[in-house]
Amino acid sequence: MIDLPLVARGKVREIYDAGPDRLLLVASDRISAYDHVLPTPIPDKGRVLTRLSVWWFGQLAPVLAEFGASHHLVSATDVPDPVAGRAMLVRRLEMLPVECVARGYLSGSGTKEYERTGSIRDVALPAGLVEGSRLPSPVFTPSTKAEVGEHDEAIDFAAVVTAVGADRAGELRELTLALYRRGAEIAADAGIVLADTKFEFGLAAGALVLGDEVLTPDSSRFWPADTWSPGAVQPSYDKQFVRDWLTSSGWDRVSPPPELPEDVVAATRERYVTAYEKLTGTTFS
Ligand code: Q0Q
Repeated sequence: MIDLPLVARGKVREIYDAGPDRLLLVASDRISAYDHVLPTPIPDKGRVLTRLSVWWFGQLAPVLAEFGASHHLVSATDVPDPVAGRAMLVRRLEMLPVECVARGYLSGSGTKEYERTGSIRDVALPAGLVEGSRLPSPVFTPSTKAEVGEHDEAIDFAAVVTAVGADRAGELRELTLALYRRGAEIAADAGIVLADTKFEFGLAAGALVLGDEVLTPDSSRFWPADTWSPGAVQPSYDKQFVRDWLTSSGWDRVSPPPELPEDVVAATRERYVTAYEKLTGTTFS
């Protein structure tokens, strides 16, 4: 398919070696749910999410510039034909070993830790919050990539300092929160709650560079704003039809997941296209 050396394979993405200072980040049509990659692809998912990252890089460039930072995108068109539209040619970075998570809302692993300790690691939160609660202000809750197993592990800010130094740690927190705020503002105008997101940064010539995919439904929690109601797991903007069907199918969430019916595939594709069109104000076609 691609005549380049494979560098890394994620659940739904691959990275290829595209030369001394270049990598090719390829998004597949695969979809993951309940920590399993499903056997049925969602047509155009890779293209929609790539187009979304490319659009966000443009929207966030001014925020990055304020911090003397930049992003890694070189081209989304200068890519091999077999992956046209769902690949990004990017600058090769020295990736920092920190998953930079910003949360505007309490959800998922954050809720579990909050219920146990009243905080997320060293980030204290007010009492009385529930699943889906909006936080008084967005918080930086970094994690490290889990070596084995599925979930990243939340770490303290002190661990970020140990990993990258105090100045860089402070820069990562402030930049992560500034990027999240801008993204959440744009998403809110599109009727989408950006509950949380994960950024990955690297270094090039000593300066911070935003890498990876950006503010996609795979790197973030997108909720429909009109159904937001704290106190329960919020419906996912893009994955709810898949989750509901898998639950109704009787799948045990351990054995290999079943194929999705075509109506669920079509409805899920439509959610990705709609999210793109509402966020960017342009048609996907
Ligand atoms: C890099 N990843 C993520 C990943 C598996 C993506 C390495 N510009 C870069 C990037 C990026 N983006 C990376 N390394 C150097 N320079 C990103 C975690 C892993 C599939 C897709 N891994």
